[in-house]
Amino acid sequence: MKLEPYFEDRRLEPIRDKVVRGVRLDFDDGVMLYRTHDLLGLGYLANLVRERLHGSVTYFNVNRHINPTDVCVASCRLCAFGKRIRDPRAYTMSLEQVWEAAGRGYEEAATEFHIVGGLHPELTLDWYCEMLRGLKARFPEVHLKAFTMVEVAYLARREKIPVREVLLRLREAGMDSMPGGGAEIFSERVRRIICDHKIDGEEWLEVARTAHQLGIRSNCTMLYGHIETEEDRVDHLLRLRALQDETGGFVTFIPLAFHPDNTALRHLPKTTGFADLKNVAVSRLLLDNIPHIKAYWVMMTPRIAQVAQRFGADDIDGTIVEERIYHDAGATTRQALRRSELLELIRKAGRQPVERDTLYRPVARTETTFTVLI
Ligand code: V47
Repeated sequence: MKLEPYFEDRRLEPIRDKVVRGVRLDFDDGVMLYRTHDLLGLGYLANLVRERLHGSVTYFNVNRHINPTDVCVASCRLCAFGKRIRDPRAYTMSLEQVWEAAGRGYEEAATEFHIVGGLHPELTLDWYCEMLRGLKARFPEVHLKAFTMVEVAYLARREKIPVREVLLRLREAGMDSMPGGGAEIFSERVRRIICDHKIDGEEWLEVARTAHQLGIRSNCTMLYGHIETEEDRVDHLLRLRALQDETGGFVTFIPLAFHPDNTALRHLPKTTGFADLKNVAVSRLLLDNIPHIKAYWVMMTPRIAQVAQRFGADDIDGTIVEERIYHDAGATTRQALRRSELLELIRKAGRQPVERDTLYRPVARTETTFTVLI
């Protein structure tokens, strides 16, 4: 006998029918999913889709974050990382320091460097290209996932050249793909309050479109848990979904919980575990064309990221080694997890760990080296 799940919230039943038949969910379905308190019903549906796509596999990678500078002209209210250039706490690494930092913690042989920083008013495109070339020369086998859409748009403005040109130059210097940050929430009303000096949502999507048209894959994100409404979140997800229909360039979606400490929005409450799991599940259900949903352990804690593997997520991110953006904003999680700890977390959730490279090709390892399979 097959047991049918019991939905505490009966409004989930028509959505269950759509999910079972593979019918795309619409705006109203998304808002309903955000409004329900039936987290188990919602998680059941998201897990159904997750297992249809990835079976019992949970992906992770061995990566290292590098933030070359925290100097930023944008002064977003949401951010505790960016500093003004004259701020005595601000830092900017030299090229040698970037290359040296990349090698620290390398004993686990990272397959990816995740490189993002502030919008520095003096660092040039040439400087960033040299940084990439130096990394490729020293770590030729490591994938460089670098620069958000926001950083690329800023470089284009500063250098007075088209975004396409910036992307081509960065790729030529060694950029392999792009991370998903800076998307925040596309609603203009909300952006005016949380990140008023940043490019708008349409520009973010346009930079992503250009990157994808050039064959550069990227991730995408959504920042939730500040002043946005459920409608703003659904609108954001559907705009990402529409671009993905067009380009197919997004690899992974990462829902990012707002951390208020040390930001201009520090009066706002932190998100809850309930909200974090709900965002994972709703994004899995709405983003039917984005292959992976990442539960970023630094942001949601390893404990919640582990549970999220049963609520729609199929990825938990990586070893990271050094993290600044969330820790400047009050994150109390560790800076790094070892490969063995990630394996343990995944196995104890009853999932099968698969180490991946940035583009989700499986990685085989000896003690200190790795091979990307296929
Ligand atoms: O762009 C900044 C957000 C992003 C805060 O692509 C904040 O694989 C919460 O994009 N509270 C950086 N969020 C992180 C990011 C990311 C992380 C992991 C993996 C990938 C990937 C991308 O964090 C920023 C911004 O959207 N952010 N400040 C804050 N106070």
